[in-house]
Amino acid sequence: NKKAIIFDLDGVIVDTAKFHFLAWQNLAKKLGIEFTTEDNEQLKGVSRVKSLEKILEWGNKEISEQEFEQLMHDKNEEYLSYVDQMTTSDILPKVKETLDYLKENNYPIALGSASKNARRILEHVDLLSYFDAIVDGNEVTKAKPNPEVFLKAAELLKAQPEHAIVFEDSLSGIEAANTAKMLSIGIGDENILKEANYVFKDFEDMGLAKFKEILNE
Ligand code: B16
Ligand code: MG
Repeated sequence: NKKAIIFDLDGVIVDTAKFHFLAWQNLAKKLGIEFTTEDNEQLKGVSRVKSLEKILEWGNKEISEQEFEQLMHDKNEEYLSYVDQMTTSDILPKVKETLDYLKENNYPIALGSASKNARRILEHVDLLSYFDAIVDGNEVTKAKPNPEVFLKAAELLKAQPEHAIVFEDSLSGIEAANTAKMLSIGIGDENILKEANYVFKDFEDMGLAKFKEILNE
C-alpha cells in the first residue's frame, strides 16, 4: 500500500508569505499599527480572520464588525493582486521534481492548507493537476494545530493517517500532523520545527534519495 503524501501550501510549495506580509503591512499602516517581518512570522499557517485579530491585538485597536469585514476584504484584494502575477517560477526549489516523482510512481497526493485561495495559487503555478484532493481554508473549521485539515485530506485519499506523510513549514502544522499520527516532515528551521519526525531546510536539502528512504520506512 502506497503512502499518501500531504503538502501544506504557503512555505512548502510556494512562498506566498511575502505577499501576505505586503498586504498585512499596508493594512497595519492604515490603522497606525507597526508590523514587522517578525510579526508576519507569527501569522504563518494562521487563518485570515485570526491574523487580523492578532494584528488588532498587537496594536491595541478595537474596530466595528463592519470595518473588520472591510479590512479583510481589502487585504485579500491586495494579496490576490500579487498572487495573480505568480508563475511557475514561483514554485520553491525541487518541489516540482518531488511531485513528478510521486506522480510517476502513483502516490496519492493532497493539499492541506489554511488558505482560502489555495486553488487559485495552484492554478497560477500550474500544479493543480498533481493533486488528487484539496483541503483548504474553505473546508476546514478547526485551524492547525487541530489535525482536521490533514485527517480530511487522508480520508479523501482513502489512506489511514498512519500511512500519511505531511510536509509543513509551521510549528502548528507539525503539531497537527503529529496529533493525527502522521509522519511529519518539517521544511524550514530545525530549531523551530523540532517536533517534526524529520526537518530539512527545503526540498533541495532533503534530496530525492533521502525522500525515497523515508517513503519506504
Ligand atoms: P488566505 P498555509 C496560510 O497558508 C498562510 O500561511 C497564512 O499566512 C494565511 O493567513 C492563511 O494561509 C490564510 O490564507 O488569506 O489566503 O485564506 O501555510 O496553511 O498553506
Ligand atoms: Mg505553511
